[in-house]
Amino acid sequence: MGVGSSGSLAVSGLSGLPEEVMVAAVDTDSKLLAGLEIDHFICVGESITHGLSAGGAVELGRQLLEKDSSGIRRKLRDVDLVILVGGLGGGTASGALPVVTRIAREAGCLILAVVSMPFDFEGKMKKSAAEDSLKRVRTHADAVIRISNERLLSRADSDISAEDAFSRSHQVVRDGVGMLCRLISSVGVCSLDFACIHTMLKNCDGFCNLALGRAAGPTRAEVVAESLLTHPLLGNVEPWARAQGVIVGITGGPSLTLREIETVMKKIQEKLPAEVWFNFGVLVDPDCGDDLSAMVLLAEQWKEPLVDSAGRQIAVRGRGGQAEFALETVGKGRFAHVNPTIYNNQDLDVPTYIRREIKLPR
Ligand SMILES: Nc1nc2c(ncn2[C@@H]2O[C@H](COP(=O)(O)OP(=O)(O)O)[C@@H](O)[C@H]2O)c(=O)[nH]1
Ligand SMILES: [Mg+2]
Repeated sequence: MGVGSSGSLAVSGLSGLPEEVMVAAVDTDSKLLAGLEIDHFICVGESITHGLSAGGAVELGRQLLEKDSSGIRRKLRDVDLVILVGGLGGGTASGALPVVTRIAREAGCLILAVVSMPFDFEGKMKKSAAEDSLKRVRTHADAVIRISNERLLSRADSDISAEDAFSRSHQVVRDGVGMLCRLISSVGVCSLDFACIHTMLKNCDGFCNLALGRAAGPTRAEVVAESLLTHPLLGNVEPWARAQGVIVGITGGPSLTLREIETVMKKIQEKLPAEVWFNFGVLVDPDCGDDLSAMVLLAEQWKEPLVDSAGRQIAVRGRGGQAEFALETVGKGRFAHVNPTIYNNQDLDVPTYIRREIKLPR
């Protein structure tokens, strides 16, 4: 489900998906939706903004969706896994995506959100709106894949056109989401089933990294492995060495050999710690021709303790220290306009331990 203009455009380019995958778009811009090649689309807030979009206003995007959510609720009924796609930084997706994520949670779906973060040149305001929205999305999503537009193009030529830059970001979303859908839904040589994705999304502790590779020709397996290991979205840090959960998906035509699968797997596994949770799927698809494609989902945090074959818990690096709580409500929420409860000159809305200056043990 694409949300907002960028999200809707990204999912409208998805093709060759199995029958059980529904592709839907949600936006406030009726003209944009009408131009998409998509069977399911929902224009929200039409009675208020007449289909003219949210004009970059995040709060408007949020409110339009809050007031007009029945179409989305209907679409999400009986859905097992929803992949929500949006470009954060504008008005509709930044405002509406957190609400759609919450609705998906209420509908009982497993939720993966794939969001793009704005380029630096788009300015600080868009960036902070995107960060704020991301926090809210995280509150309800099982996992979030962040596509940093800036990082994605960090190695691109400096004279890349704006159109190419945006379309590259859409292509990553399409390749990643498309491949994931095909790997889960098709009966592959070695399937990647729903239970496996469920484990990954439930345990990855909020964020997942995505890397993709595609190549043709005699050395395609080596080239694909190299593209995965050096993918710009995985940045300069060494997420491979810190990985605690990894899923690898490989797709190729009938010419795909066991040796090629082995080459990709081996090169990845050389980079991973021994005790990582690891799963993979292979899909042979005649439409791939000579192309070999691979996708990696990598989690650096794992919620459940990893256990070795004897049932002993494995010490997990980097688990100590502070974590960030993605709490949605900031301020007093619905009580913002309620008078304080004053009794004996004391504001009883202030927690007792603060009023009485009681020091809590650390
Ligand atoms: N990949 C891609 N990203 C876009 C495109 N247009 C906008 N974006 C990104 O998505 C963010 C939100 O833009 P948009 O989807 O138009 O806003 P919305 O419709 O109000 O949610 C922008 O800040 C950009 O970073 C596009 O054509 N392709
Ligand atoms: Mg828009």
